[in-house]
Amino acid sequence: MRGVKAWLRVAVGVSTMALLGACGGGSPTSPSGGGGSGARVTSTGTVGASGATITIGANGAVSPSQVTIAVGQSVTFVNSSTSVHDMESDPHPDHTNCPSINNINILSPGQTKLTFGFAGTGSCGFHDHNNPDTAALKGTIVIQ
Ligand SMILES: [Cu+2]
Repeated sequence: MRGVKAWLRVAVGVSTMALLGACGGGSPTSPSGGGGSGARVTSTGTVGASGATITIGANGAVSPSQVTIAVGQSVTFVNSSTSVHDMESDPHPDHTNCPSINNINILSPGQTKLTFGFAGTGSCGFHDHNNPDTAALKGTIVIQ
């Protein structure tokens, strides 16, 4: 009788460990580091040196629509149009891929703002949140 009880304890212990092991093994390598959970390119959290300038022209289009900068740098956005724009990271409406871009936010006519620095390499799309389907107000920041 004592022998059976001991065997049961061992069996229960083994199966519990197997369950825990299966659960723990399921979590993939998750991004560590605060603030940038889920971001493709995390933000340095501060404005860096400007590596490129993107201008919204009087024609209502960004120019150039693609720029390349180095890791740690920012991008300058200039609004030379007569409309207010709200420049944000893709994807719309979550703006989670590259939070550095969200530092631009509302850009009034005549205003100049910088993104936060980009902490890693990658490709970051942006758009005008008020005109999310306007291709002329979309672009890409490449960090290499
Ligand atoms: Cu948006």
